[in-house]
Amino acid sequence: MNSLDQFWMPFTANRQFKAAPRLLARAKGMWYESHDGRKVLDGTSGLWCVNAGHGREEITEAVTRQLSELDFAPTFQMAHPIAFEFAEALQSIAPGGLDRVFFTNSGSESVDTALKIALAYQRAIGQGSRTKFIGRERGYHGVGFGGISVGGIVGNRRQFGSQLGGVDHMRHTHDPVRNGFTKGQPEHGAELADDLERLVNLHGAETIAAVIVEPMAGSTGVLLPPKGYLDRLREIATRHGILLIYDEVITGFGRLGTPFGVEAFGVVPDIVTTAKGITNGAIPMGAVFCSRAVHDAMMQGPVNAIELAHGYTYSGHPVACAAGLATLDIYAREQLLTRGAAMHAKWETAVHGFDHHPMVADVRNYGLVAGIELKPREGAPGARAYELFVDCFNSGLLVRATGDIIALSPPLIIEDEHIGTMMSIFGDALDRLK
Ligand code: PXG
Repeated sequence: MNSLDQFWMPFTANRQFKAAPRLLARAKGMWYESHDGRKVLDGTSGLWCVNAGHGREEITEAVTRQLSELDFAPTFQMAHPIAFEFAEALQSIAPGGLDRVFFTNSGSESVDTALKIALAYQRAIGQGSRTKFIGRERGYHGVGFGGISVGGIVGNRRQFGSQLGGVDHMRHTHDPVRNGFTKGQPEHGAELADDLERLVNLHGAETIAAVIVEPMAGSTGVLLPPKGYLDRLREIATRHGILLIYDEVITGFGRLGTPFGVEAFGVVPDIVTTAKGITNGAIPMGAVFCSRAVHDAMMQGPVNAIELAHGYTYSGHPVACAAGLATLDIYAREQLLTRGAAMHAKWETAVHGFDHHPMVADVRNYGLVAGIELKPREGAPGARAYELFVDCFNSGLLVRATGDIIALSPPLIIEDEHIGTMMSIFGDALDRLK
């Protein structure tokens, strides 16, 4: 590698990065190794995806085998056995029994797919006037035009506009004044779900197809749902014939100590979007889980008609399915999808060790995820978290910074010793903050 110029990096300050690059060259288990041979503890599961840890031989073998057996075959009016096999295997952990699976290649595609399924479903049941979507402030639903429109991140839309017409947003639930330093779900804020009722009154239920939320907002800073909030959202959506979509791209596959957010918070939506952990990040893939009601409503009409005019060349890609099957095996064998619950107490105690640090404004946690919110530096929002992220990397720990919040989401194979190392590097870097 002689030049960094050609690769236009995603969501990166390209010029700043290329002036002082941070390169990860190898990975095994809980550890990355940097380009210059330093060990870096993975505090972020890559980008919330390597839930079973790095370099899993079983996945390597399954992918290698699949590549030589069947590298690619179409799934449009054709198919191959392993796509069915993987969908069937997913049934055993399907969130809330939503066991009809549409394959995609990423979280963004899963979101677009879910929104399109919602529109098609409403048409199929004679509710074609339902074309609007409701999202939420501080929601992240990927980067497709649908996803940025229902998403609630101003910065992700500013350059492009919100191109999807007929979208409105509920308020976010982040309330550090009432819910500061909460362990688990916050006490206050269930009433914010009534925003959906207000939007129904404003627009008319007959215009709204679906509401989409992350059960826990990950990338905007680990925002947990207040107690009772999701139940209320479910009740309002059902009462008004609005589909409830959970975006579980981050919360899916064990992050919260349960297989999905559906089980963590006990509220079942109609559609669940996933990606990331479905293949342990090794091969790009996503999946949209739909209820039988949604799926079956679409399986009407002439049998020779294509029921959903949607799909990707790589929907159900054989190599991704092989990676996914091997990943599910690991999750089951090592009980990783519930390991976050087993490790929860130690994790919680460790991260709340920073509650009284002078630079810390809030700490929150659930399963194997934590958000540590810093006090912003006067006139320079986000600067402290970025500096902390760089300092941690230089000291051997990968964390993720968003605004002034640090998100920690380690691989679910984490042991006590890693928690210790993580907190010690993080604490030292915190102490160096100015
Ligand atoms: N929905 C949610 C809830 C996500 O978190 C996506 C959709 C989009 O997935 P793809 O595979 O298209 O990127 C995501 C992605 C971060 C971070 O720093 C989070 C994501 C991606 C990159 C960075 O928190 N989540």
